[in-house]
Amino acid sequence: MIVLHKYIAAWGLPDISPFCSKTEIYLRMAGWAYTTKTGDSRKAPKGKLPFIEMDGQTICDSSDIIDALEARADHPQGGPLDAGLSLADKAAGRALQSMLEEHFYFITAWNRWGNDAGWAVYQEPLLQYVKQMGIPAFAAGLVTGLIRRDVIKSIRNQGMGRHSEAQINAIGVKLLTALGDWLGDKPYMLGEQPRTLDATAYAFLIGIWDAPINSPLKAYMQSRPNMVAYCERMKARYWQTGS
Ligand SMILES: N[C@@H](CCC(=O)N[C@@H](CS)C(=O)NCC(=O)O)C(=O)O
Repeated sequence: MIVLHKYIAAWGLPDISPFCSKTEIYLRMAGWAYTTKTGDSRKAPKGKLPFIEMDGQTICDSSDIIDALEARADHPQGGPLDAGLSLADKAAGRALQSMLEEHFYFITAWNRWGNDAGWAVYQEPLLQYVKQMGIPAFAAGLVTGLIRRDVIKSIRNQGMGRHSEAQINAIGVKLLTALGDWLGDKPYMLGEQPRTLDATAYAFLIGIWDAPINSPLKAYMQSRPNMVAYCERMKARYWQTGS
């Protein structure tokens, strides 16, 4: 049995972290049996969540987890989700994944941690999480405030946080435009079948669409029926609320 160490679910999302959502959605897409545990990122082997435990082994990083599971001979679907993809589709999938995880991530992070209205919403599940990690209720506000300060600093260090908020969102809309145009009228990101890229794409899109944070990113998604339909399609197949 696989144990997925993650943060916590909120607003109907698998997790407040897109990387934890990605991993859990992948586990469902591929049909792996798993349980979840609220993980302590301070004690995680790489200081980040998610990680999994499987057969006495610990694997960190959502992509390494997916790669390890995809390579297993006992894959529940008999073979990897990406089997049979052309080299061009594999390359496009890799590029889109990187765009979302290494670029778009910092835009979504800004909308949650940097923007005051976003923070007012995001702090709620974070308070719950830090309390579950043993922080006394009276100190939880202070602790989440300190984490916020560190995350904002890391977004500045990465570079995204040097832009104005309007510029950050304008970059975000450009990336969403690219993703929406790539999706077009296909049911899934790489065609008729869901592939590993869909775990990433869905995790990042529902982080915008289902989180109760109003932003230019959400407004843009509202204007793209194909992206909204994609989220509904993935949710109906893999993430019925409460399941
Ligand atoms: N490349 C990693 C990224 C994971 C990641 O950035 N997790 C964040 C939450 S979204 C985290 O745990 N941060 C805790 C920290 O940096 O202290 C993956 O794909 O799993």
